[in-house]
Amino acid sequence: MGMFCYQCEQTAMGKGCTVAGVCGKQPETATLQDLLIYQLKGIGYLAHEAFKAGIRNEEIDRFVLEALFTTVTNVNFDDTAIAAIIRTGDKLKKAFREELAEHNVVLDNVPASVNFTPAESNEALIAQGAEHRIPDSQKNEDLRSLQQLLTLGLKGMAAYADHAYVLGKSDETIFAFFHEALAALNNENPTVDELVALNMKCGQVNIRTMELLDEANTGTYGHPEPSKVSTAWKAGPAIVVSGHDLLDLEQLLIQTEKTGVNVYTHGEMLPAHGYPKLKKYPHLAGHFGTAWQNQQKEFDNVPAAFLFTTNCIQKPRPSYADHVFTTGLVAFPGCTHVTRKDFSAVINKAKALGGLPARDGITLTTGFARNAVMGVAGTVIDAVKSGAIKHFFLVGGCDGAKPGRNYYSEFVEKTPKDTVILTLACGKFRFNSLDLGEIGGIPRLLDVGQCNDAYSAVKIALALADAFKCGVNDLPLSFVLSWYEQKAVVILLSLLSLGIKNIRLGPTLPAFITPNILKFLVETFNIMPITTPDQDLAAILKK
Ligand code: SF4
Ligand code: SF3
Repeated sequence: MGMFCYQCEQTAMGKGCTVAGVCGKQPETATLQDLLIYQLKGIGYLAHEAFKAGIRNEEIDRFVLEALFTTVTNVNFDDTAIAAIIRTGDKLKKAFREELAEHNVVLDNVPASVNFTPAESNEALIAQGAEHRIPDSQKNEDLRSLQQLLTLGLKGMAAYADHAYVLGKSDETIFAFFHEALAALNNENPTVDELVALNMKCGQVNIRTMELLDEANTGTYGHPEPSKVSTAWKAGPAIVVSGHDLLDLEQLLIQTEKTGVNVYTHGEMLPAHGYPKLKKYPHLAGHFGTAWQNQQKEFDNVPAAFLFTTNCIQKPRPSYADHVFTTGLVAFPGCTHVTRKDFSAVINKAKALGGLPARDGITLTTGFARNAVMGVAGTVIDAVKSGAIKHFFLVGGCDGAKPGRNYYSEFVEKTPKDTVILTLACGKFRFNSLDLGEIGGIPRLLDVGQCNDAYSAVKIALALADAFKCGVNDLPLSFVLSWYEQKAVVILLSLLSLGIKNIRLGPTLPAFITPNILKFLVETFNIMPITTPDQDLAAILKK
């Protein structure tokens, strides 16, 4: 039946997945996701008109966040779940239209997406989705490129906004922008300038979103502290929790207290060990495995229950499929879905599996978020002034399966001893077991946190610029980023919206960026693809 998706870095042939997703996404699922995005443009249009009339509908706001987050790579592979979201969206939209009519909001010449009604059967729904595939959505390739950049930026921002929302933090201006941008995506004849402006605004609004998420995380769990984390196994029943959702982790820790079940973090959950109100739980036993793309190998035949709170889930192998649980927006056909209110099924499964045997491990460090780094700002500034620290690198972003990603571990290994590396997100698993030593008591490798903590890294960069009375681009600081999914896309937009130049991006450039749009990005921001670690290090350090 075919599909078209090019939203992530592993897209087929670097062009687009057209038969099935390299991630495992089936054509039906991809097509339903296309339909959901189409529906969201209609809902966004209504919500944007409502905002202009001073009307806000929290159910609609929340739906937009969750629906966008659902379509992020490696979140939801379940057709039935996505079809159900589309039907919920339709009910909400109809009620919302009635609400707007009661408030005399005039809706003239609405775009077709506003009048979309889902078909009865899921098969017919998929047929509807096939009419809204990306290549057909806009004939002009450069406009399509910018429209997709915006759509993917919204998906990434929705993930961050949702994490903040579940911890009680939201901001009306953020919702207003989601609706404004979705409404604008209905325009079949936009200008390049309009779309560039919307993408830059998306980056700016995402900074506010990430600030809110930072407030939510640090307000709820305290400021992360430098922490050592063991990868050893303790003998006994175990739950391995993956994804980014700290509230899910906390609820799991509460519900497993005094049950004899140990909880291990996986992937992007590693930085949870830095938060005072999470690390206080004695049964938060350590960290399991490395980044998401290794899960099928690392989970194989392991007698633990696995809980996925957000991306990145992969198709489980038969050896552990019946002990994989999903929660929140994550769904995979055949895996049991649970809610954070009741993790008893996960806990019972961990017990029934008999438990992990004891096993040695290594020690990782995390918790160097903005508060911890700024706490030693004086030492860092003195070290820069004395020449003990010559350069900072932010080597961060997503991991993935491509062999070219060895670049990042080699790059970090080759950085001179008088340089400091800040890192964040799951790409760090390529090098966070390396002992890079210290400079005057400051570790050379500082784990700022998850991709969700990019705000922390931005604050550190701005604080350095402030201390040295210069702009971020004038600092001895270089950004060497790896991308995979749409959260990385919106972080890139945020960095660009801050005027940050000379970013190196890899392992490959996005398929949705056309040569003309790339030319614009290069001319405006001097963004560049990674080459080789030696060549890039030489180019950076000769400056
Ligand atoms: Fe392909 Fe990535 Fe889309 Fe999956 S998310 S279908 S791998 S482009
Ligand atoms: Fe990783 Fe999926 Fe992007 Fe949070 S867990 S950074 S890829």
